[in-house]
Amino acid sequence: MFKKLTYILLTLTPGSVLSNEPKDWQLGFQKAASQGMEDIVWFHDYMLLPIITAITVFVLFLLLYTCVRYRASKNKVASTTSHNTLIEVLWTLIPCLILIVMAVPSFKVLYSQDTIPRADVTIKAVGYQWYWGYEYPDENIIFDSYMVDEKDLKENQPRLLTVDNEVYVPVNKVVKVMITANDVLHAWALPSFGVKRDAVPGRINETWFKADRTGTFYGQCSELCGIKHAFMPITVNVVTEEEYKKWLEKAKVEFAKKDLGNNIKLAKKVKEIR
Ligand SMILES: [Cu+2]
Repeated sequence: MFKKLTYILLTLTPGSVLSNEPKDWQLGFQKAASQGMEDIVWFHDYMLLPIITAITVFVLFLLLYTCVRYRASKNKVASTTSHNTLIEVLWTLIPCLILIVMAVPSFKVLYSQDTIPRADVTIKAVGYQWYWGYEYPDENIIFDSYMVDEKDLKENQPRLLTVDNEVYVPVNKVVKVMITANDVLHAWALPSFGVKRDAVPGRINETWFKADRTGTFYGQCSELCGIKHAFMPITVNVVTEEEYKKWLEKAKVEFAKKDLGNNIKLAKKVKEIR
């Protein structure tokens, strides 16, 4: 019980969940690991939450006040008033103003996600039923990433979130993610980076993030894509530049894309034919 209470108290405080994965009894967001997510958390904590709270409290007050003030025993003859121009103007204008006030920071966050800065690392994520495939187009790396079964988990590996081949990215670098799918709709989502994009067969969606701390971050497919939708997690390791280079060296051997040579030959042939 005490544990549950601590979790609830912890999660009620914004940004206090110091983890890169979902926790039991979590209510709030995971701790942000990119400026994009910081902006989203700010928008939620200091804009949406106060407005929602104020409106809810105000409506509750109106309801209670009306119930007490106009109860049948104290108000035997009901009023026949049906219109009040001032109030009607106010209840149209005030919600409009609230929406406008909310729209300004909301658009700012949206556009910052939409404009992709010059990328240091580019990754292509392909959704399959039911796993993710990754490519590092500039590095000639390609691999699949399957969820690790519960019985095969090692210590400290979270259930339903651990994968066999993890994505590696360097810290404090702009990572562009190109997202597509090979069969049905999927969505590549990583809460700590504030990233979520649909993976659509036949087209490429783009998003980006710049992780500001190292660690292992977890996400999940976020578009209902079939029976094993819940079993295609996303694991991203944010590492230092040196560690990333080391991983690249290893991955270039282990996950080398075999058909690159063929592609080049094919391109040459096409040129020759022309
Ligand atoms: Cu999926």
